[in-house]
Amino acid sequence: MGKRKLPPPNTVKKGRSERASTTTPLIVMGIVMIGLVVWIVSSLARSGSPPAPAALAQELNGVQVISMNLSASGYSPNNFTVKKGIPVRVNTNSTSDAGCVRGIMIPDFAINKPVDIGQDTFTFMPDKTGTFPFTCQMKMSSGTIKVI
Ligand SMILES: [Cu+2]
Repeated sequence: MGKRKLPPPNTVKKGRSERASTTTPLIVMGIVMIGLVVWIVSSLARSGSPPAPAALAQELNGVQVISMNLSASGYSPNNFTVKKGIPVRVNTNSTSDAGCVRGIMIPDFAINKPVDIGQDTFTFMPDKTGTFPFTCQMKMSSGTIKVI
C-alpha cells in the first residue's frame, strides 16, 4: 500500500533527468570547446612561435655563425638570434633522410638554398631587424631568425 506513494517521486525524478538532459549537452559542448581551444593554442605553438629563447649567435672574424641539424623531423635548433648588419654563416648537418628539410627558404633575405647531405654552409646578410621565418620548401618544417 505504501508503494502507491512512489509515483510522485518518480515524476520528480523525471523532471530532474529532463533538466540533466538539457545541461549535459552544454557540459559536453563546454568540454569540447575547451579541448578545441587547447588544441588550437598548442598547434599554433608548435607551428609558429619558437620553443625557447635563442642565444645570440657567436661572432668569429666578422661573421656570425649559426649551426643546425637537419633531419626528417625538421631543424634543430630552429630559432636563432643574430645582430643586424653582420653576415650570418649557416652551417648545416643533414641526415640522408632529411628530404625536403634540406631546402631552406628565408624569403625575407632572398634565400632559397638546397643543402647537401652531411655538412654544408651558406651565408646571408641580416640587413633588417625583426623576427623572420625560415622553412623547408614545402613549409612543413620551420624556424625563426630574430635579428636585433
Ligand atoms: Cu618540407
